[in-house]
Amino acid sequence: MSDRSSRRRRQADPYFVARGAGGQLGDMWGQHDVAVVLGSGWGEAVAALGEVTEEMPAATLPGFMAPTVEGHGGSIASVLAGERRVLLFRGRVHLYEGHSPHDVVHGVRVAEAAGCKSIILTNAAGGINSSYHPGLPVLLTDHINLTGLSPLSGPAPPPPRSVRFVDLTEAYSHRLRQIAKEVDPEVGEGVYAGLQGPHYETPAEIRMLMAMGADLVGMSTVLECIAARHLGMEVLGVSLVTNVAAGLSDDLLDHEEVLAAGQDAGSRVGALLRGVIDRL
Ligand code: 8IG
Repeated sequence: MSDRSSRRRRQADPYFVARGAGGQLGDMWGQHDVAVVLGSGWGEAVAALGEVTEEMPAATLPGFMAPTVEGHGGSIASVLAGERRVLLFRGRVHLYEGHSPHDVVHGVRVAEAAGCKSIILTNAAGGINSSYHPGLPVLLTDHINLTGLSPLSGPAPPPPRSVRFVDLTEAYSHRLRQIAKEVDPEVGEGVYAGLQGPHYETPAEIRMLMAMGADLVGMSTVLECIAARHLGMEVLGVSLVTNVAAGLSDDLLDHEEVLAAGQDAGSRVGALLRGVIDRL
């Protein structure tokens, strides 16, 4: 292969782009210990996390898209939380914006390339489990990927991660969950069903998800978790329940409700994140 065509191929390879962006990030801000991806409604948690020492639009780095949904910031920050250096992604991109699985998990791959050995994936979700209430943080014990997609399809990953048949037996770290429960013993635990959206479910679909064993439903996280496990990162998943899933209460669903629940729970979930990071 000519130099030019091999270069073109590498530039199109999502793993290569992520490695480049992670290297660039390391050159700018140094190495980080843990990454945090903030979902919608989690913005208020930043204040409790630590001191934001750097921040830039995500699109400054190669491979990042501009997010489109209001309430999703689209920036990358460096946060000093006690002794730990946290790489903070404020806002993420979703499949429902028309992005590919590789685009959706780009931040995860960049975080790994920037030195992060663990990642905390947060989101806002609908509650299916009847013991949940809006404002409750729930630790993900497992997920059901109903997107029909994988971030590991497409080009073969480069060494040392060329095996793409990743084991997901313990997708969400038992150790990190134990730590989170020490910090906040009142958090819930449950299985997250990840769908493409952007429409919410019908009541019949929620009954199906319930029968499948899902406790939560949302439109993110599952592909990011798979990509992180592929890279050997330890994953903590936390949902903030912001609405009761369709057909399980008298209310209809709206996006404002999601943002309001986040406002109210901000300091609690912020303290949870900081507590986990301190004990990593
Ligand atoms: I917040 O009820 C939030 N995100 N699919 N269903 C789905 N995603 C959600 C929901 C919900 N609530």
